[in-house]
Amino acid sequence: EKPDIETLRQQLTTGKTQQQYSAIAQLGQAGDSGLACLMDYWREQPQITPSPLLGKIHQALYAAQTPATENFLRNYLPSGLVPLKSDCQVDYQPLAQHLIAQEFLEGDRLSLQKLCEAAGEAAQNRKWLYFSEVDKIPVTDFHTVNTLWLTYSEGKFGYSVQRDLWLAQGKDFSKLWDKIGWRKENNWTRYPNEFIWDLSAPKGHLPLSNQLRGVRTFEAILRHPAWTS
Ligand code: UYC
Repeated sequence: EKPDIETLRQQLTTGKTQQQYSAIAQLGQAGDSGLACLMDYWREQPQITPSPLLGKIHQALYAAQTPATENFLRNYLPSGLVPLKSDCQVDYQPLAQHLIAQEFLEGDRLSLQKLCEAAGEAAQNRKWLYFSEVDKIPVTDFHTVNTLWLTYSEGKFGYSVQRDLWLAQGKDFSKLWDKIGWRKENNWTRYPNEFIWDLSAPKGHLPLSNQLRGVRTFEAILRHPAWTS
Protein backbone atom coordinates (compact mmCIF):
# COMPACT_ATOMS: atom_id res chain seq x y z
CA GLU A 1 0.00 0.00 0.00
CA LYS A 2 1.29 3.44 -0.99
CA PRO A 3 1.54 6.19 1.61
CA ASP A 4 -0.57 9.24 0.73
CA ILE A 5 0.91 12.58 -0.31
CA GLU A 6 0.34 14.14 3.12
CA THR A 7 2.29 11.34 4.84
CA LEU A 8 5.14 11.75 2.37
CA ARG A 9 5.10 15.53 2.86
CA GLN A 10 5.47 14.97 6.60
CA GLN A 11 8.30 12.51 6.00
CA LEU A 12 10.05 15.06 3.78
CA THR A 13 9.75 17.94 6.25
CA THR A 14 10.39 16.14 9.54
CA GLY A 15 12.01 12.77 8.72
CA LYS A 16 15.61 11.70 9.07
CA THR A 17 17.81 12.14 6.02
CA GLN A 18 17.28 8.64 4.56
CA GLN A 19 13.51 8.97 5.04
CA GLN A 20 13.60 12.34 3.31
CA TYR A 21 15.38 10.81 0.29
CA SER A 22 12.83 8.02 0.20
CA ALA A 23 9.94 10.51 0.41
CA ILE A 24 11.40 12.53 -2.49
CA ALA A 25 11.70 9.42 -4.66
CA GLN A 26 8.09 8.41 -3.91
CA LEU A 27 6.69 11.92 -4.40
CA GLY A 28 8.50 12.06 -7.74
CA GLN A 29 6.59 8.94 -8.81
CA ALA A 30 3.22 10.04 -7.39
CA GLY A 31 1.96 12.11 -10.31
CA ASP A 32 1.11 15.82 -10.39
CA SER A 33 0.16 16.11 -6.71
CA GLY A 34 3.43 14.49 -5.60
CA LEU A 35 5.43 16.78 -7.88
CA ALA A 36 3.47 19.81 -6.63
CA CYS A 37 4.43 18.84 -3.09
CA LEU A 38 8.14 18.79 -4.07
CA MET A 39 7.83 22.20 -5.77
CA ASP A 40 6.05 23.65 -2.66
CA TYR A 41 8.83 22.36 -0.45
CA TRP A 42 11.41 24.01 -2.72
CA ARG A 43 9.58 27.39 -2.66
CA GLU A 44 9.40 27.25 1.14
CA GLN A 45 13.18 27.06 1.52
CA PRO A 46 14.55 30.29 3.08
CA GLN A 47 17.54 30.02 0.77
CA ILE A 48 18.71 27.73 -1.98
CA THR A 49 22.23 26.36 -1.63
CA PRO A 50 23.54 23.09 -3.09
CA SER A 51 22.79 20.12 -0.85
CA PRO A 52 22.12 16.44 -1.51
CA LEU A 53 18.50 16.95 -0.43
CA LEU A 54 17.79 19.73 -2.93
CA GLY A 55 19.87 17.84 -5.52
CA LYS A 56 17.59 14.84 -5.10
CA ILE A 57 14.49 17.04 -5.57
CA HIS A 58 16.09 18.64 -8.63
CA GLN A 59 16.68 15.15 -10.09
CA ALA A 60 13.09 14.07 -9.34
CA LEU A 61 11.60 17.19 -10.95
CA TYR A 62 13.95 16.87 -13.92
CA ALA A 63 13.03 13.21 -14.47
CA ALA A 64 9.28 13.93 -14.33
CA GLN A 65 9.31 15.99 -17.56
CA THR A 66 5.83 17.41 -17.09
CA PRO A 67 4.87 20.94 -18.25
CA ALA A 68 4.65 22.05 -14.59
CA THR A 69 8.09 20.72 -13.62
CA GLU A 70 9.73 22.02 -16.80
CA ASN A 71 8.26 25.43 -16.17
CA PHE A 72 9.37 25.30 -12.53
CA LEU A 73 12.96 24.38 -13.43
CA ARG A 74 13.10 27.21 -15.99
CA ASN A 75 11.90 29.75 -13.41
CA TYR A 76 13.63 28.57 -10.26
CA LEU A 77 16.78 26.91 -11.57
CA PRO A 78 17.62 28.66 -14.84
CA SER A 79 21.31 27.95 -14.25
CA GLY A 80 21.00 24.83 -12.11
CA LEU A 81 21.61 24.32 -8.40
CA VAL A 82 25.42 24.19 -8.24
CA PRO A 83 27.32 27.32 -9.35
CA LEU A 84 29.63 26.08 -12.14
CA LYS A 85 32.67 28.14 -11.18
CA SER A 86 35.97 27.63 -12.95
CA ASP A 87 39.27 29.49 -12.66
CA CYS A 88 40.40 28.20 -16.07
CA GLN A 89 37.34 28.61 -18.30
CA VAL A 90 36.23 24.99 -18.20
CA ASP A 91 32.54 24.48 -18.98
CA TYR A 92 31.03 22.15 -16.37
CA GLN A 93 27.48 22.40 -17.74
CA PRO A 94 27.62 19.07 -19.64
CA LEU A 95 28.85 17.32 -16.48
CA ALA A 96 26.05 18.91 -14.42
CA GLN A 97 23.52 17.78 -17.05
CA HIS A 98 24.58 14.13 -16.86
CA LEU A 99 24.57 14.07 -13.07
CA ILE A 100 21.14 15.75 -12.84
CA ALA A 101 19.88 13.09 -15.28
CA GLN A 102 21.50 10.38 -13.09
CA GLU A 103 23.68 9.30 -16.03
CA PHE A 104 26.59 8.42 -13.78
CA LEU A 105 28.72 6.56 -16.32
CA GLU A 106 28.70 9.49 -18.73
CA GLY A 107 29.23 11.88 -15.81
CA ASP A 108 32.20 9.83 -14.66
CA ARG A 109 33.90 9.89 -18.08
CA LEU A 110 33.26 13.60 -18.36
CA SER A 111 34.71 14.26 -14.89
CA LEU A 112 38.05 12.75 -15.92
CA GLN A 113 37.92 14.67 -19.19
CA LYS A 114 37.13 17.96 -17.42
CA LEU A 115 39.95 17.46 -14.91
CA CYS A 116 42.31 16.98 -17.87
CA GLU A 117 41.01 20.21 -19.42
CA ALA A 118 41.52 22.05 -16.13
CA ALA A 119 45.05 20.64 -15.79
CA GLY A 120 46.20 22.19 -19.06
CA GLU A 121 46.90 21.42 -22.69
CA ALA A 122 49.32 18.53 -22.19
CA ALA A 123 46.84 16.53 -20.09
CA GLN A 124 43.96 17.46 -22.36
CA ASN A 125 45.77 16.12 -25.42
CA ARG A 126 46.97 12.98 -23.62
CA LYS A 127 43.45 12.35 -22.23
CA TRP A 128 44.75 11.18 -18.88
CA LEU A 129 46.26 12.98 -15.91
CA TYR A 130 49.89 12.67 -14.98
CA PHE A 131 50.28 12.87 -11.17
CA SER A 132 52.40 16.02 -11.29
CA GLU A 133 49.63 17.84 -13.21
CA VAL A 134 46.99 17.39 -10.52
CA ASP A 135 48.14 20.45 -8.57
CA LYS A 136 47.60 22.61 -11.66
CA ILE A 137 43.87 22.06 -11.24
CA PRO A 138 42.46 25.06 -9.35
CA VAL A 139 40.79 24.55 -5.97
CA THR A 140 37.68 26.24 -7.40
CA ASP A 141 37.40 23.68 -10.19
CA PHE A 142 37.84 20.71 -7.85
CA HIS A 143 35.17 22.19 -5.59
CA THR A 144 32.76 22.51 -8.52
CA VAL A 145 33.24 18.92 -9.72
CA ASN A 146 33.08 17.54 -6.18
CA THR A 147 29.98 19.55 -5.22
CA LEU A 148 28.22 18.32 -8.35
CA TRP A 149 28.91 14.69 -7.37
CA LEU A 150 27.89 15.21 -3.73
CA THR A 151 24.73 17.11 -4.64
CA TYR A 152 23.43 14.57 -7.14
CA SER A 153 24.32 11.36 -5.27
CA GLU A 154 22.67 11.73 -1.84
CA GLY A 155 26.17 12.71 -0.66
CA LYS A 156 27.49 9.28 -1.57
CA PHE A 157 29.93 10.05 -4.39
CA GLY A 158 32.78 12.55 -4.73
CA TYR A 159 36.51 12.93 -4.19
CA SER A 160 35.97 14.34 -0.69
CA VAL A 161 33.99 11.20 0.22
CA GLN A 162 36.82 9.02 -1.10
CA ARG A 163 39.31 11.12 0.84
CA ASP A 164 37.40 10.73 4.12
CA LEU A 165 37.28 6.95 3.62
CA TRP A 166 40.98 6.87 2.74
CA LEU A 167 41.82 8.80 5.95
CA ALA A 168 39.56 6.48 7.94
CA GLN A 169 41.56 3.50 6.57
CA GLY A 170 44.82 5.11 7.76
CA LYS A 171 45.68 6.07 4.14
CA ASP A 172 45.90 2.38 3.24
CA PHE A 173 44.92 2.14 -0.44
CA SER A 174 44.63 -1.61 -0.32
CA LYS A 175 41.87 -1.32 2.29
CA LEU A 176 40.27 1.55 0.38
CA TRP A 177 39.88 -0.52 -2.83
CA ASP A 178 37.76 -3.09 -1.01
CA LYS A 179 35.79 -0.43 0.85
CA ILE A 180 34.77 1.49 -2.31
CA GLY A 181 34.31 -1.61 -4.48
CA TRP A 182 37.24 -1.10 -6.85
CA ARG A 183 38.55 -4.56 -5.94
CA LYS A 184 36.83 -7.73 -4.82
CA GLU A 185 38.62 -10.77 -3.40
CA ASN A 186 41.90 -9.58 -4.88
CA ASN A 187 40.47 -8.96 -8.35
CA TRP A 188 40.29 -5.47 -9.82
CA THR A 189 36.77 -4.45 -10.73
CA ARG A 190 36.66 -4.28 -14.54
CA TYR A 191 35.88 -1.09 -16.37
CA PRO A 192 33.12 -0.31 -17.23
CA ASN A 193 30.75 -3.25 -16.76
CA GLU A 194 31.69 -4.42 -13.28
CA PHE A 195 31.36 -0.96 -11.75
CA ILE A 196 27.98 0.08 -10.35
CA TRP A 197 26.50 3.10 -12.07
CA ASP A 198 23.72 3.99 -9.62
CA LEU A 199 23.16 4.72 -5.94
CA SER A 200 23.20 1.04 -5.00
CA ALA A 201 27.02 1.33 -5.23
CA PRO A 202 29.15 1.50 -2.08
CA LYS A 203 29.91 4.93 -0.65
CA GLY A 204 32.84 6.51 -2.52
CA HIS A 205 32.53 4.16 -5.54
CA LEU A 206 32.47 7.12 -7.97
CA PRO A 207 34.06 9.05 -9.57
CA LEU A 208 36.65 6.56 -10.83
CA SER A 209 40.38 7.13 -11.24
CA ASN A 210 42.14 4.67 -13.53
CA GLN A 211 44.94 2.90 -11.63
CA LEU A 212 46.55 1.45 -14.76
CA ARG A 213 49.58 3.72 -14.36
CA GLY A 214 49.72 3.45 -10.60
CA VAL A 215 48.21 5.09 -7.56
CA ARG A 216 50.08 8.39 -7.72
CA THR A 217 47.50 10.39 -9.68
CA PHE A 218 44.63 9.31 -7.44
CA GLU A 219 46.77 9.99 -4.37
CA ALA A 220 47.56 13.49 -5.71
CA ILE A 221 43.81 14.08 -6.11
CA LEU A 222 43.15 13.02 -2.50
CA ARG A 223 46.01 15.23 -1.28
CA HIS A 224 44.91 18.29 -3.28
CA PRO A 225 44.52 21.51 -1.22
CA ALA A 226 40.86 21.64 -2.31
CA TRP A 227 39.88 19.26 0.52
CA THR A 228 41.48 21.28 3.30
CA SER A 229 40.53 24.81 2.18
N1 UYC B 1 39.76 0.60 -13.88
O1 UYC B 1 40.44 -1.45 -13.11
N2 UYC B 1 41.50 0.40 -17.42
C1 UYC B 1 39.60 2.74 -17.43
C2 UYC B 1 39.31 1.74 -13.29
C3 UYC B 1 43.11 -0.31 -13.56
C4 UYC B 1 42.31 -0.56 -17.78
C5 UYC B 1 38.86 3.95 -17.40
C6 UYC B 1 39.26 1.55 -11.87
C7 UYC B 1 43.66 -1.69 -13.27
C8 UYC B 1 42.44 -0.59 -19.21
C9 UYC B 1 38.52 4.15 -16.08
C10 UYC B 1 39.72 0.27 -11.66
C11 UYC B 1 43.70 -2.23 -14.64
C12 UYC B 1 41.63 0.44 -19.67
C13 UYC B 1 39.05 3.07 -15.33
C14 UYC B 1 40.03 -0.31 -12.94
C15 UYC B 1 43.15 -1.27 -15.54
C16 UYC B 1 41.05 1.06 -18.53
C17 UYC B 1 38.50 4.81 -18.60
C18 UYC B 1 39.88 -0.46 -10.36
C19 UYC B 1 44.18 -3.50 -15.02
C20 UYC B 1 41.38 0.82 -21.08
C21 UYC B 1 39.18 6.12 -18.58
C22 UYC B 1 41.15 -0.05 -9.71
C23 UYC B 1 44.66 -4.53 -14.07
C24 UYC B 1 42.23 1.94 -21.48
C25 UYC B 1 40.64 5.99 -18.79
C26 UYC B 1 41.81 2.30 -22.85
C27 UYC B 1 40.17 2.15 -18.59
C28 UYC B 1 38.93 2.91 -13.94
C29 UYC B 1 42.99 -1.47 -16.91
C30 UYC B 1 37.74 5.32 -15.50
C31 UYC B 1 38.81 2.52 -10.84
C32 UYC B 1 44.96 -1.60 -12.55
C33 UYC B 1 43.26 -1.55 -20.03
N3 UYC B 1 39.70 2.22 -16.19
N4 UYC B 1 42.82 -0.15 -14.85
O2 UYC B 1 41.40 6.52 -17.96
O3 UYC B 1 42.67 2.85 -23.54
O4 UYC B 1 41.05 5.35 -19.77
O5 UYC B 1 40.67 2.04 -23.20
O6 UYC B 1 42.93 0.53 -12.71
